[in-house]
Amino acid sequence: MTIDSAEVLVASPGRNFVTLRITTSDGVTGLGDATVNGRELAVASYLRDHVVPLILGRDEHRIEDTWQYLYRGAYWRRGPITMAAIAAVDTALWDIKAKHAGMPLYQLLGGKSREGCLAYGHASGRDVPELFDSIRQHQAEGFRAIRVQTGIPGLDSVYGVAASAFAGAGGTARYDHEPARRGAQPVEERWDTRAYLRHAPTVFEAVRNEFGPELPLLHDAHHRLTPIQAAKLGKSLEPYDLFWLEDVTPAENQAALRLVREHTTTPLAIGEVFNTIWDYRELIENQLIDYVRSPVTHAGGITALRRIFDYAGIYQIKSGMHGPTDISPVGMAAALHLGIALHNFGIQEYMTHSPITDEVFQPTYRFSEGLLIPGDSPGLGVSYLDEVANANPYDQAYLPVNRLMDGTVHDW
Ligand code: EZ4
Ligand code: CO
Repeated sequence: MTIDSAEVLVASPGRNFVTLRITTSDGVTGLGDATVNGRELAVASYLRDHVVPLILGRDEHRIEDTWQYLYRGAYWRRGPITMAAIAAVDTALWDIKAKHAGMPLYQLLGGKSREGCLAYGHASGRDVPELFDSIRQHQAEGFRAIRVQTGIPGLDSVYGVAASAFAGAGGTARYDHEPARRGAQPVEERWDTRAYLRHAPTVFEAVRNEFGPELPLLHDAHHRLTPIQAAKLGKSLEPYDLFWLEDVTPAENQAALRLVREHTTTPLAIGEVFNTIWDYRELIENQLIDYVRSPVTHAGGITALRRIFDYAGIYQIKSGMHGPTDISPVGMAAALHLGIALHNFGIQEYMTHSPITDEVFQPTYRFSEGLLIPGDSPGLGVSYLDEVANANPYDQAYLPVNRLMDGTVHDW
């Protein structure tokens, strides 16, 4: 049996997604997520023009060989576009293999290591009272771990705070933090690191006073700090016992995390923008982080991400897969099959998709009492309804660009 067709599906049901659908000569289909937020069409072209022609006619069972063929065979290695394309092929082939076996994918990855995957949701507010409402709402929905982001006095809009909370920002629902905005140009935001460093500890102090010491709390600094600023933030948040502090510095410079680590015991998570095991080498070997943030979609698929987690596990570092709305339900399903099977699972980020997104992908995973549980149908347990998808064509959208108060471009 061979790969008979591979279709690159680009649509915007709620937001833009790139999906690969592979069909075998005996009529089995598999899905893979290749969405790179704000650069979707580059992955679609990489797949259509350079990957699909190479995989037609290949044995669909040779997942490892296909991975190596696409990674080493391109000569030009790594990078988010390449690795998302490889991830989509890899995920679709695992979906197909599990369907052939008649088993949910997690069975092929070693079976369940736990009952479900602990998930965290995104609470946010422009100010503390709004944040408290959002935390309460998440608790009422069943979340047992919560990411906390707030507005900062003096700044108009801040990463991680629901767009609709800001007047005129175009959001439609109260808790819809969706950072990509439709339009031909990215919106620009302003950032003040000193104001943030002063404000953040006061927010966590208020949250601990209101919600007590038990609730696992997470926070994302979104790559905005220098190493010494990151160290200061980690130290100032220590009294509030965070589950993790995420992306404190842009980590192209892995050694920067050593400086942070030397100054704080706040657990560190990093890597949602990484795409290979090499991006983690120093961080893992030197035990500079506690959680690996890569999702299946952006790190070369299940085959490659499993290797990163096994490597991390040697050092007691756990998984904390990226799970925003730009990871499609296909990418989320893949994450859950892997997460439930892994020994060193830590936590799963979970921003619920819009109803129209779920209508296209028909996910069978479910959220129950704070846990995400993959579906039990053969394969990944996701579908793709062309009719619904095609009624929502691609619509250009970009992540924001960030500037300091004096206009200097800064990390977003
Ligand atoms: O900014 O998914 O932890 N989550 C995040 C996300 C990312 C977006 C980028 O596409 O940092 O909100
Ligand atoms: Co993040």
